Amino acid sequence: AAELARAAELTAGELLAPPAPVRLGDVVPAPEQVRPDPTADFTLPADAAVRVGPDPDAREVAEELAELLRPATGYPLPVVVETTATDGPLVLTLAAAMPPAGVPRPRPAAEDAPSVAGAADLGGTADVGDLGGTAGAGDLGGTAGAGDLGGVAGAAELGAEGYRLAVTPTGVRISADTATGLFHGMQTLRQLLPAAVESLSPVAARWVVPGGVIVDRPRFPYRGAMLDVSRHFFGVADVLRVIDHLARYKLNHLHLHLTDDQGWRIAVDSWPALTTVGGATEVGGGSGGFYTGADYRRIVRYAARRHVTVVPEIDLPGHTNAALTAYPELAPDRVAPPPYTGTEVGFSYVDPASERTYDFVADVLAEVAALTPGPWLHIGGDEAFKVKGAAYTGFVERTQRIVAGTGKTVIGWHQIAPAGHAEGRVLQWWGTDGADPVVAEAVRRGARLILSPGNHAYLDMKYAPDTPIGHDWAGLIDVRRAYDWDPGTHVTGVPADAVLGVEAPLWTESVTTLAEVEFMFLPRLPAIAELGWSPRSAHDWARFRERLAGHGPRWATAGIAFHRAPEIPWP
Ligand code: TNX
Repeated sequence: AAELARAAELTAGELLAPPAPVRLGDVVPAPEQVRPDPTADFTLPADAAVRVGPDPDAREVAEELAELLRPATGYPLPVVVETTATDGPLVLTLAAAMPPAGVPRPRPAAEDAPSVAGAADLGGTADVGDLGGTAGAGDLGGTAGAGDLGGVAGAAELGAEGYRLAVTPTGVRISADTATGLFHGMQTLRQLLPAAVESLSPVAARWVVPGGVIVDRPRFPYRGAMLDVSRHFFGVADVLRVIDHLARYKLNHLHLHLTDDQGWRIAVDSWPALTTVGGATEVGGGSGGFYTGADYRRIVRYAARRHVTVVPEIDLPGHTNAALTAYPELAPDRVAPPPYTGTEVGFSYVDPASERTYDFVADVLAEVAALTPGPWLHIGGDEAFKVKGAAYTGFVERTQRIVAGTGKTVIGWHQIAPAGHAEGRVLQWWGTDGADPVVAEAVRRGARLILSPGNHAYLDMKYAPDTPIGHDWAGLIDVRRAYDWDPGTHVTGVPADAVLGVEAPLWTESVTTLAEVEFMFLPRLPAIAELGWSPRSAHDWARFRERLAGHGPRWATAGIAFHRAPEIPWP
């Protein structure tokens, strides 16, 4: 408890050791390719502008970059929109056009073993300046020297989220095929500036960026975190701040666990008592809360501007006590249960044999789908211990069809594996033993996986026996345990190309405040983010802990709580 209190109170001064120069490889998650050029460091001048082309999404990234840099630098940093690319201290460039149809795109370098090997050799080491022997380093970027800001080597290969960041003595240029790529490049630039850039008031510092070139893109398309807002409710402001934490580490999905036994948190116009009755409780007896449609839209908009997709979860057919208190007609005995504020699971369910239940499911999912621009709807499916066999699979199959009817793609916890395949469906695997033949079989039938192994990625697990909050049913998860596993090989019989990505869930039975959310997230969330983003060849615990250490002063400066994990050499 003392550590938690301290984590919430840490000030910048307590952690800010004399700033060590940031090295080009000191980025989390580790970039695919890093080519430092120690002769090409850049210092941001006070009269710098952010230059960007006319694309509205790219302009938004430029505005974000300016907003990010203004508080600490105190510089005006106007955003200048230009139709032709120029040079300057800060330039964001969107690749003009995709290759015309029929022109084969170059094979992505991530599939080339030598490139990947090169990335591993280059990740965050002190001797990254020596590129002579690394065959891979030249494969993607070899035609553009570090000093060549205009080089487009690799530009056609950056894909939906990749970027190229080049630092020369005259400026920083970020280029990408998409605004999302520019946004990720901006987060890399943020980490390359001194930690004081996180200050909300002006700091007298030299804003030096290490010279060289980074070419980067993700290993997996889905990288996320989950916040359980049902067991304890978290208001809009807390959720927006969590989105900021995701964006820092290039996580692109926020899964909101919106419903459970202890509270229903999303307003549904056609079933209003879900929130007026079902939203008024939480674990421990607090008064709960819920999001109105307007609240939820605000979260979705804020996330979109940070290139984060919101994934709403309506947990069915179990974990539904809050819904049953509001609508007893859904209960198997048609009797309203008392509100539930404990932490047991598996006792509640909507009646899978009643047509009224499917009216409810269809109405709720249609409204949630209409609020959700992203492609996913998560239907839960976990721990419905009292709905067995064909009753369970029949319910899931019918609910999968309802989701398809909304135009969304279904995600469910891996308990839905035995149900029939639905086009595109995704299983979120939270097992603790990678030998899972039922899930492997569902993958053979076409399912893809999001990996959230309980004993590596569950951020509600304690770090150590003395962690003041959290569970330990899946074991203790220190930073190394969060980091040391491979999503590409974790589940036996599931090939890497069936893995959509990774997600770190935070269940909140014992988590009650934003500071506690941050304490459980940090520093483990960046570990999961690196597994989702970085090439496997860059996986290296010794280097990761060193790169991560530099983030302590950043969080402290930004007023973000975190656990001072003893495994990390904090400055
Ligand atoms: C299992 S993981 C649950 C949740 C609990 C969690 C606590 C999953 C899909 N279900 O209902 O909150 O354990 O760690």
